[in-house]
Amino acid sequence: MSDCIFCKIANHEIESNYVYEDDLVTAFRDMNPQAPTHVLVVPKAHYANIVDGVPAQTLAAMAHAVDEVAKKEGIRESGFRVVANTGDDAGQTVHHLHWHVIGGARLTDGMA
Ligand code: DGP
Repeated sequence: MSDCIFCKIANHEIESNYVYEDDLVTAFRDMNPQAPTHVLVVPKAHYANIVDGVPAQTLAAMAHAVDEVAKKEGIRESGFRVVANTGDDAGQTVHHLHWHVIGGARLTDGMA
């Protein structure tokens, strides 16, 4: 989508602080981090959210990206949270599917 900020970041039309990338997925640091690690995993193709007909291959690539981010950030063993805010009641503000990967500290309720 031409006016979608995460489409632009995921496809390098706007550069960001990238942590991981493959053919289907990009991961970059959230501009408003809630913890020492706060990375957003997004598909390069545009889907509004997790119930927008996302192909299984893309979901698998996102799960793989989460693992890669956790390894790179050194939080794979200590634990982390993955959050997919979906729709208005969840407070989704960017309507391009993204998973928050949050960790690096003891997490409290309500993050992301
Ligand atoms: P939410 O839609 O509420 O699940 O969260 C969207 C997140 O995206 C929020 O934590 C802030 C982050 N964000 C929004 N715009 C940008 C941006 O342009 N760059 C980066 N790095 N993060 C962004």
